[in-house]
Amino acid sequence: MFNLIIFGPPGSGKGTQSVKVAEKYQLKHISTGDILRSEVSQETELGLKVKHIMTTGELVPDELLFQILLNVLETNTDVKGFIFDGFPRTLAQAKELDKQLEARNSGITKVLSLDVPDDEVVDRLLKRAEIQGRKDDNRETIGNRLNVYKTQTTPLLDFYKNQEKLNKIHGVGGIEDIFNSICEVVD
Ligand code: B4P
Repeated sequence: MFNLIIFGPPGSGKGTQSVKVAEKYQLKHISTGDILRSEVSQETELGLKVKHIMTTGELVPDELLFQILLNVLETNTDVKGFIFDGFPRTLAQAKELDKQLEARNSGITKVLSLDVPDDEVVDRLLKRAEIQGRKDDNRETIGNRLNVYKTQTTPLLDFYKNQEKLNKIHGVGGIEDIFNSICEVVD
């Protein structure tokens, strides 16, 4: 299996690029943000638990993400590989992902980290707020999401660097240009 992780601060274009990568390389796109938002909008038990956490921009507890991961792996057994978008976000999630993939004789092939400065991501997310009205796209929550990313998620960069899987991608510019940089790494 060919498994990618796409990594980056909120608004770095993970979702945008993942859709394109999934299509080109025929990978299953897994966005934990999309999965969680769908649970919230359907008002499932899980959705009700995470609604407030997501609105404030904090991370959903690891145990709930582990359940989601197991469900994803058990229901997608005949795929060529995955592109994980917004997952893992903590060291515990990264270790669990390695463990579960290893148990299936698989592993992470490459990690793509989109580099975008703070002022650019804030601009993008405020723009998206006007179009889509996502509850967590407001100035206060965006600030907290960036903080959470820096404190809880960036340590993963070293984790994957040590595994020699980390590839940094310049994430500012046209969507196609950024996609081409990603393809160079993947190819
Ligand atoms: P996510 O849905 O993953 O949200 P995000 O990190 O804010 O990124 P998003 O995908 O929306 O933005 P993107 O970078 O694609 O998570 C939301 C919440 O769910 C979290 O805060 C957390 O509470 C919870 N959660 C999710 N996963 C979790 C996990 N593993 N553990 C714990 N909690 C979890 O940026 C897209 C925007 O940028 C778009 O508006 C797009 O049009 C624009 N854009 C993209 N490329 C561009 C470019 N080149 N130039 C200009 N604009 C561009």
